[in-house]
Amino acid sequence: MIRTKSAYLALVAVLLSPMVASAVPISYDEGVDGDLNGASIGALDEGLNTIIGSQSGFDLDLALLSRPSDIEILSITFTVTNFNQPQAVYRLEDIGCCIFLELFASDGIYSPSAAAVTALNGLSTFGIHTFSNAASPSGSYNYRWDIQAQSTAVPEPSTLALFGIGLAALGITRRRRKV
Ligand SMILES: [Ca+2]
Repeated sequence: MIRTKSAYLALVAVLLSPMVASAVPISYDEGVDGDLNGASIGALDEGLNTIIGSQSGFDLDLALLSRPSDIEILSITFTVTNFNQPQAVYRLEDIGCCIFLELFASDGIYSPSAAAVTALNGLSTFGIHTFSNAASPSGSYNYRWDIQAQSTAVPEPSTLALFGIGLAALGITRRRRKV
């Protein structure tokens, strides 16, 4: 019986394996991976996607991200450290159209509204933008985006059907043994 059970569990593991996504969230560090200049830096994946950057003087940091249709953004935070300039801005945008904008002038953790997150979940590509909000910007700060996402992919019907057949077969086997 133990042998049958372990064999069944192994079968279940094989059947379930295609459902487990190999998540590779974005991990971008401007200091290592290059200046954020408006180019695409990749596709969101389930888990914690992070983008780290810094601002110095008149610096426009824009990163374009893509969102696969089966990836849903759960939350976004924007963390600022070592803030040392008059005022700055972070912005979420639909390429040319502002979805969310917040001014800040101190270290802190900032969170875009739930409505902004919902809006991003309707887009396949969007931009995250940080820049100074002064006529003559000076100074600097460091920042980090944390974008938590999950997969909404559902199991393939064929996989579910196989799983159901496996369960039915096990039930029949058990019933026969009892007789
Ligand atoms: Ca920068």
